[in-house]
Amino acid sequence: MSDAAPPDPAAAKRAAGLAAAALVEDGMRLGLGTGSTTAFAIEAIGRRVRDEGLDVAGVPTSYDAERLARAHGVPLLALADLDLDTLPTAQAGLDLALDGADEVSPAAALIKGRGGAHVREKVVAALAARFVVLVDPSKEVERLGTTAPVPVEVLPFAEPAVLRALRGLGAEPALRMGERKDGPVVTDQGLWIVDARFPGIDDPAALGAAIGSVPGVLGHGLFVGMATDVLVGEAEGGVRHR
Ligand code: ABF
Repeated sequence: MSDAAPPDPAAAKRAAGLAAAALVEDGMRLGLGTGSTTAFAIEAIGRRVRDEGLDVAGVPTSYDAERLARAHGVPLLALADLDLDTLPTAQAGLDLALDGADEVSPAAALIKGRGGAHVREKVVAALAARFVVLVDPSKEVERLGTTAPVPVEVLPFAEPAVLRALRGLGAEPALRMGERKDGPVVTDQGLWIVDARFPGIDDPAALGAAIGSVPGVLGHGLFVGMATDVLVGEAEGGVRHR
């Protein structure tokens, strides 16, 4: 039996976060993701703002990301500050969005939303010229659905109908409950989350389109064809760039 210590996910997440922060350039408009890996990036960007006078601002994808950015001195932007109505539709509103993921496939399709922020995360990622995903190696899977359910944000009124539709798509769906199990988790939008566990997902784009068309669904955590880069942090401090 080996007595080597198990890989440290925090060290791997930190390595990915620091590598992401190093991609940020002066003047960039950023998307600031949610979760513990991106938190390392936000903290490091804050250090660069303080130490190098880096001039950036970011749109937070959740109240958590907003609070973290404030705490580390990263200036904030709202979507309304991007002047999207004056930009050509082909021009990105953000230079670089940074965010974590729950699973990454070999083709860089993602499951996101364990933190419940996937709807805002998708809005922000879709506005970015470059969407960089930060993970530790435990998030890499051969097939989506292997370890994580697909989070689906639903209108509370529609929850029973959405559960039934998700069963029809082959899922075992469950309403996400709060830690004390005394009520559902409520998102930043005031809605609920259903976690839909699939026995492996062969066509994430088709499944995403099917889930997205169920009435009462605000959005889901399948991100297909969106990630431009994946940074996989390693416990020893290295980073693989996919
Ligand atoms: C957000 O936070 C997600 O969409 C994903 O669910 C989660 C990843 O968290 P962590 O980086 O803490 O593993 O990025």
